[in-house]
Amino acid sequence: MSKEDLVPITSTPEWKALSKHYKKIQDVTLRDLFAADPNRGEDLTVEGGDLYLDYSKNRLTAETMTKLIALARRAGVEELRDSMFAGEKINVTENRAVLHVALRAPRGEKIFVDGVDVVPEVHAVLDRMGDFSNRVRSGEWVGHTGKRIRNVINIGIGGSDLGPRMANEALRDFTDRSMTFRFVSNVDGNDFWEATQDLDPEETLFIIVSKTFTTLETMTNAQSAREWSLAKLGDKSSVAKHFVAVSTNEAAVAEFGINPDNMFGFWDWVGGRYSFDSAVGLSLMVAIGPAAFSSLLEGFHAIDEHFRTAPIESNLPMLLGLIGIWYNNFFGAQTVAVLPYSDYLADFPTYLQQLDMESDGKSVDRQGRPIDCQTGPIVWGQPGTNGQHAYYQLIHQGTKLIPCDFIGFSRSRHKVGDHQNLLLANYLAQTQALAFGRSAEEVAAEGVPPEQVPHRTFAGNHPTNSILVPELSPYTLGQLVALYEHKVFTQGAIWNINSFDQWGVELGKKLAMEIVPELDSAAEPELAHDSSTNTLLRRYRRQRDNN
Ligand code: G6Q
Repeated sequence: MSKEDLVPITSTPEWKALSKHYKKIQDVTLRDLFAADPNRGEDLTVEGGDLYLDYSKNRLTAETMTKLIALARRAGVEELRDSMFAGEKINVTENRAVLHVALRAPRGEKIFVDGVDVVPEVHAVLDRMGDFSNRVRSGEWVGHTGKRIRNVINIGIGGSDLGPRMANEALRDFTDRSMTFRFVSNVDGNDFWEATQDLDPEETLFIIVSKTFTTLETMTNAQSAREWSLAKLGDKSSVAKHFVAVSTNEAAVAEFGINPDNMFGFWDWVGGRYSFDSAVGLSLMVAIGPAAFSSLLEGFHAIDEHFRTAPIESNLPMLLGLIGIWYNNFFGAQTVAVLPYSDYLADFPTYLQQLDMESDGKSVDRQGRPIDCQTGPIVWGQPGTNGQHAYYQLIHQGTKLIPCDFIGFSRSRHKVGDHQNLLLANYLAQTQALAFGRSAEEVAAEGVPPEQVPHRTFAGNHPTNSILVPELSPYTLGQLVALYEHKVFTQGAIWNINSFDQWGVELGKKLAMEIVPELDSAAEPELAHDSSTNTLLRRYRRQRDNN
């Protein structure tokens, strides 16, 4: 580590220049900025792959961008990016490489970890997944009693659930509609019950996805799945036809009773939340087929290449990350809303929530020192236009600053009446209204009674990014996910945090296990928790047993 690295980013001249610049910008309005520069809406745009970002409706100028770019250079974002692509162990707390980009490297490309080219291993697993998916989809792979597999249930949680779940919904129109795909994650037994209650075990395949194969929720659901399946199929040998595993832990998979021949591996250099383009996406590959899955990987790769090679000035993920830094660290915004104008992307904000908040929700830097500025934002959202009839009110007229990413698609999957134009009219109108508002004079000029004018006035000046994509497909979904992966990377690099560990999750995995025996024990247990936990625990035991 050079001495340079040890300087907190907030002490650098680049950061201080931005703090000073913020004082100049904080009261400038988007109305002023657009009035001063008629080309703003054309100039403040950037393209990467099929993604077009218009960032003109942000409270910034060309000077702001120059200063943010200088900050990125000072923080060594490009160097860290290059280290990631070179397979260096940039996940310092777990001493691991971070190579989700290798999962979508084309055959023949070379990426080394500890001197071993990992690309052939990646493609070997993809080939096995392709073969398996084709057999299930074609009906060649049958269940224990010879019936065709009609239902696939993915059992996993967190990184082993959110990606395939989101993508299955996003690409529903590309899935084999003769099959049913479901996702069970919660240890709440109702999740498993609802997913299986109308299905026939003879036609149901479970894909148990767990990097560690020790996660409480997944192991509990997998056990229940085994019992549910065997209750009908009887014979233990049926497990081979109805259960496959995706994991890095072959011993635990074998102990569960799944033949390692039916296991698809991945590697410790793939973080859970960066994994759905690995074997973790097996259920998705069964749903959309190997060719569409390849197209998804090509989309990821297109943005990887853009991120790897474009200068910061035209690097879409880096610019999106820097704009986020501007609001997070200088305007003091706590949150970011991601608003996809596509119903297929209903789960996209939830997916991003994990990607961003688990990656950059940290308060010490890579050297373990407390960070003296704000780090990862609170990410949330829902598809437009639904949100417009609910929480957008607060974004328009509330007191909080909520920068938003609006994601729109120029072509709809299905032509239904005039819906697409109405959808996109809303996508466009909302960013316009947020940016420019409606002044008291404009409201009054419409003949609104004076006492109502303040209520109907919109201050505007609410910042938005508009991301416009030709259409939603496996290829563009891969691009969108890679965009946000690298955005999160950029921000983590600027804050000098390790975006690739998740000790908060690890803690949760341990804590509940200490309480389980106290809930299971027949006799009233001796409790040594705090008084709140002790009282709640006793009340729970009483209520549970009282029916
Ligand atoms: C993701 C996290 C976490 C993880 C789950 C499931 O980056 O590490 O969400 O994916 O806890 O872990 P397993 O795959 O090991 O069951």
